[in-house]
Amino acid sequence: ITRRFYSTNDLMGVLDSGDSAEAENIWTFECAWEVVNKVGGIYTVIRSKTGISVEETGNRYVLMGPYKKQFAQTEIEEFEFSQGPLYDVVTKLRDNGFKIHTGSWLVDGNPLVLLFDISSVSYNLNKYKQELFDKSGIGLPDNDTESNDCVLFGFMVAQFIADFNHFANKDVEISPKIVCHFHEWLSGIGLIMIRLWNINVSTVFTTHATLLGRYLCAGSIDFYNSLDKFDIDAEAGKRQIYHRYCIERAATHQAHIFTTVSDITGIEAEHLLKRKPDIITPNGLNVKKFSALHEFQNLHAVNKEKIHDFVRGHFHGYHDFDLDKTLYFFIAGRYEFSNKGADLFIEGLARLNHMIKESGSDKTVVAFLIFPTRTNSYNVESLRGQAIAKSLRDTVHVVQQDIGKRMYDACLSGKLPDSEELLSKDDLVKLKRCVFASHRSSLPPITTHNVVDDHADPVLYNLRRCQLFNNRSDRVKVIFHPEFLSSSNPLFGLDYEDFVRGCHLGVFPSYYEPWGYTPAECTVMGIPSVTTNLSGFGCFMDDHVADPTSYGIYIVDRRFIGLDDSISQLASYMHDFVSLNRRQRIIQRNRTERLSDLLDWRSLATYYRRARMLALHKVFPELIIEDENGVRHIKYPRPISEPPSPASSRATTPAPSN
Ligand code: G6P
Ligand code: 1S3
Repeated sequence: ITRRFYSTNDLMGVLDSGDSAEAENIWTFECAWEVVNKVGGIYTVIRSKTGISVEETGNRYVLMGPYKKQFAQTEIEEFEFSQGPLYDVVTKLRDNGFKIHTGSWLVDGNPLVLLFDISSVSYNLNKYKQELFDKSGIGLPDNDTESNDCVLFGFMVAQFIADFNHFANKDVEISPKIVCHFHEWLSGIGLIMIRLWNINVSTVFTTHATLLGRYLCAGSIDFYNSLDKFDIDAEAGKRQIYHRYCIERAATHQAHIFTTVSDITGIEAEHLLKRKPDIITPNGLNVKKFSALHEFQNLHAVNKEKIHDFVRGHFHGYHDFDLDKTLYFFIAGRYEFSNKGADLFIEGLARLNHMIKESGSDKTVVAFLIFPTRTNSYNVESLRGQAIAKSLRDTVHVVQQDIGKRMYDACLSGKLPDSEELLSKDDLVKLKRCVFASHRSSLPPITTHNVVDDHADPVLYNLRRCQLFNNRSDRVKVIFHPEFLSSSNPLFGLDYEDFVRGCHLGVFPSYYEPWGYTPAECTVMGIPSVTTNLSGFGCFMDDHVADPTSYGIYIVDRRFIGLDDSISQLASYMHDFVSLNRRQRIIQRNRTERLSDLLDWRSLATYYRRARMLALHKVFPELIIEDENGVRHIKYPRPISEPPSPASSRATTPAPSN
């Protein structure tokens, strides 16, 4: 494995541990709008990292987020902090009218959490905005509720940190070293105010995407080749996000240490935010290993059976393909049609359809597109299909029992059953009724729901344009499911994770993807996936794995070749995958799963640690010591922990790429 850093070579970071953080009186605060507030990817980053963060920083690790009742009620255990600086600050701020919920988050590691109820200070909004403008020149319009909320949140957080710094310094032998890590522009005001008020704490700012990047990519712009040519202020102004952009840029520049989630977003930040990241902090996952390798393979088989059940119903009357030779592909995510590469996927499927037909293969691909959009519930055809399949299943079950009983009775009486008599006329009638009911006059639908904007919906429009209609002759069938999956779903009855496990290939040919959790999640579940060299994940794998394709990570080139060539490459990757036999697929899944160590926070938390250390070093240089060889270390008493088992040691990961 190769590890690349931006400027940490002079600092040989040593792991901070819960004990040493206490001994050195080091406090870590991590702040994001998505703490105990499930919105998207940043929630996954923070939530999956809590176990390792608490392990490293002990009870001196505190998360800060906005109070959202619906999540807080189920996800946190509220309690009051006992005596100490946290208690002192909470008490003081509550006396001043702040509503703060305190307790621990019911996730791995059980971290302490502070949730700020921004409505309790909303009467201060204009005062805060004025101060922000006076001190930084950033003016916010009245009508942007999201920005207003982040001002309220930011001032509450900054006030908390300012007071905490004061109380934590009172009557202590070892003065505290406080590091505050902020994520994304929505938490940026907190960082900006801490710096404007000159609070003596270290700050880290991480962007998970840039505001402008996301907007610019959504248009038809050759984004990566134009990065150095954009008139940034004008572009932000045109999209009415100039004030948000200012918050993002100010936080980026005010932070002692600036990080992004991938190299590709680092380059983007360098151009659009005008600061090169000090270090890249890739996203990890909380990888739960099965004790036996075959367990995850079994899960694939079990969940695939459930997808089979759905497919039987959906394609009733047209179900003349062999499920044993059917492969399930899927794409899923936030509905950003071209950013997430759904355009490429659909074009690629059309070509794949042609290629399979041409090759005369007996395989069928069923491709699922899972993007939430506005719908008026499930469509009748989809529900009817499942009802018909269920009724057929129930009838066959009854007939099966009848036949079994007759067979048993015949054998008991010492005769071999007469095959003519086994199926009674009555049974035959029941079966005929089911078969006739399953006849349909229309093709199996390409979507499971009534999509509100049916005619303008980009997925439906492009499926129709590419003539992917689920005809009998099609070797690629498509199903658009415009809602995230859950186990209460009447069609699938599967959670997203189980659905992924049951599929064969995740296809994520993104154009704009700072990191990309979807292929990473596939990898840790041992499901091969397609990604691109424009996604953080794809670049990371390309950097760290010698031959990603052989590990079931197919990286489509969307950077150095034209669109048409990228589509051809995607189609041929998918076709190669279709050509594998079952044994080869099983072997490939085992290989894919082996990469999960690379994506485990146990490996990747090191970058967050380094970011914190670099930030601490800037404010508390006394933490740096030099050894007899002149090598500079952060002064932490405990050495880096050994990995908990050989399974998570880095030696088991693939060979280095260079
Ligand atoms: C897993 C199971 C096997 C099953 C296989 C199907 O490996 O352990 O029992 O045969 O999945 O693989 P496929 O790629 O055909 O879905
Ligand atoms: C962002 O969420 P998104 O899907 O809008 O942050 C995620 C977490 O860092 C990242 O995985 C994703 O690529 C970004 O785009």
